[in-house]
Amino acid sequence: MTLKIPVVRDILAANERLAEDNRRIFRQAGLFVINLMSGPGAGKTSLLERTIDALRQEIRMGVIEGDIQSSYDAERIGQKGVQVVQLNTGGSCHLDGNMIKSSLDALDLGNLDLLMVENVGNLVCPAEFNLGEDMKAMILSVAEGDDKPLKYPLMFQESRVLLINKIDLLPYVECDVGKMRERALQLNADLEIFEVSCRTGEGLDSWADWLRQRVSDRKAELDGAKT
Ligand SMILES: Nc1nc2c(ncn2[C@@H]2O[C@H](COP(=O)(O)OP(=O)(O)OP(=O)(O)O)[C@@H](O)[C@H]2O)c(=O)[nH]1
Ligand SMILES: [Mg+2]
Repeated sequence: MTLKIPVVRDILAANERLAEDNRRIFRQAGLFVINLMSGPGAGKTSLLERTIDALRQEIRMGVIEGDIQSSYDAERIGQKGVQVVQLNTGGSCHLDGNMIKSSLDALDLGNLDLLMVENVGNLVCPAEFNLGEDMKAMILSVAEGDDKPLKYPLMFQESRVLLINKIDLLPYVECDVGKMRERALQLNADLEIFEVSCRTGEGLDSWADWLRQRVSDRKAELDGAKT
């Protein structure tokens, strides 16, 4: 046990340095970067598909797909005609700064406004590793239950946004969205919460508006720095 603690600390410190390198690269390219996390199947790729459809006329979006194995999600995103890279972690339950760094040469960052990173489906580990992102966003679907903030607190604490997805399923599952919101806000009072359905499209306009504003703030920040 006494041996294990410093090792973990060293790994996180090394990751932090790599995340900082990535952050510098993203800033230079004028990119806004989101690290999208959730348990398996909550709807990350579906949200990306919907977000690309909503914003493609005004925002140049790129995607890094993180999975333990397969290029299935990258193929789904590729069909939308945006820049996409698939990272396979080969067993690891999360992306880290080094993996992101290794994928950047495959993207034309100068031709992007927004980079979305879909992390490996896992409700715990991805929240421990910064990638150099501007913010973390998480999805929790109503099918997973309103108790999840109580049991998996870290991701809620680390995220800036919580998307409560699959609200079209509310008539069929036992989930109190009020309780889910309350429990999440108890962990992180600053969470921005959107209730959405990637199936019906409900609630996604508000999410797209919010995202549009973040990208435009980043552009204004950059223009301000130049003058
Ligand atoms: N009913 C319903 N189904 C949804 C919704 N969003 C996604 N799904 C379905 O949920 C399943 C998983 O969606 P994905 O978008 O692949 O989820 P993911 O989080 O990317 O999954 P992993 O990458 O495997 O972790 C698919 O069958 C989707 O069609 C929704 O709002 N409502
Ligand atoms: Mg996916």
